[in-house]
Amino acid sequence: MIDLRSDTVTKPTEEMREAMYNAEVGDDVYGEDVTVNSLEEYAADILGKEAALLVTSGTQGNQIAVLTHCRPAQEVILEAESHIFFYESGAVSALAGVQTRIIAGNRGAMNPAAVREAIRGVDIHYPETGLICIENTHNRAGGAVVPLANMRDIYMEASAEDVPVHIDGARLFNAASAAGVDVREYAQYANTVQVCLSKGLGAPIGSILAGSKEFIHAARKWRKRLGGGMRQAGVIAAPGLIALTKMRDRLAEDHHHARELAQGIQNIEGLKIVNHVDTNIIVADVSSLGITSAEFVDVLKGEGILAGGFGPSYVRFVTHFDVKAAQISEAVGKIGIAAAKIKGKITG
Ligand code: TLP
Repeated sequence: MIDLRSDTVTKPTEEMREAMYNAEVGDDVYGEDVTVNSLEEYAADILGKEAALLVTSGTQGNQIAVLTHCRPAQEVILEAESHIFFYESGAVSALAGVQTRIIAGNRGAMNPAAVREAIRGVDIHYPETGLICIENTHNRAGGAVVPLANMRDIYMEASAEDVPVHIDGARLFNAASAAGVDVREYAQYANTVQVCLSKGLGAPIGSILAGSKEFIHAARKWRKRLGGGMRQAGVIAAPGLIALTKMRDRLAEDHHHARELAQGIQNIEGLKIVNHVDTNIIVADVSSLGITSAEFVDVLKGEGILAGGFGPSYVRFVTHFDVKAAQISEAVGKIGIAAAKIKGKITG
């Protein structure tokens, strides 16, 4: 099977497994796990923030950010197809008691003027704007890189109104790699940032939430409230450190593979690439085949390719560390066979 469902499916490398085995550990709830402490210090440094916190997942990092920034009944401004709005099971409402205000973006980027307009003024009828979230890269926009200038302009609007900004940077290192921008450059335009260790970087578990010392102190308490205070978490932090020190530089390879895969898919009759492939995500429209995305995903599985449905007629393919160059051409061939089989079936 060639698994292109997500970059979350990568397995830890031998080096990561060894590091897990040998990790020096302690009780992290007491702040005594030296491996966790090193990971948090290193992550804060590369993100240009004062402090960082190891959390269980990207979702937990985003949720802790919202919980720490906001009070119940406030409003959070989000891009209309952002992960926090689209894929986190309504958690911001369930946990933080906030309401969402969504703005449709252009390739994942919200218009700064629209964000400014959405920030609430003082009025007895209005909720207060508690937070603005930016997602980079933007998953549902097909791994689009949100431009640095767009982030700067939103941050300036937000700062003028004293509203904090959070980056859902599950794939911020992909953005940094594709745009040739240091990740700190992005992080400077937000009060807090969440980055995933377990996507393109290949660690088995974990995300980092970074911000000011004061913010991370409060976030640590929210993590505990959510049951995310882990004990000998050094076994998770050790591969996380390898992810941050050794796996960032190779993301360009995934992007190269994604462009190759997209080119191959583009030549298959009945399939159409609908995103500009900035990073490691490819979105293909399968509607010309006269079937749904779920049906196509099933046929692909029969050919040894795993992909994900992305709405009724779109299918998502994600390249990652565990898909090597030879498998890209193999995947193109198999996707072609799947499409040809369907076309054969339809024309009789
Ligand atoms: N995205 C997953 C699925 O949840 C859709 C994927 O396969 O792409 N922010 C962004 C932008 C994400 O893409 C994801 C995961 C998360 C947050 C949540 O991370 P986890 O899965 O660690 O909770």
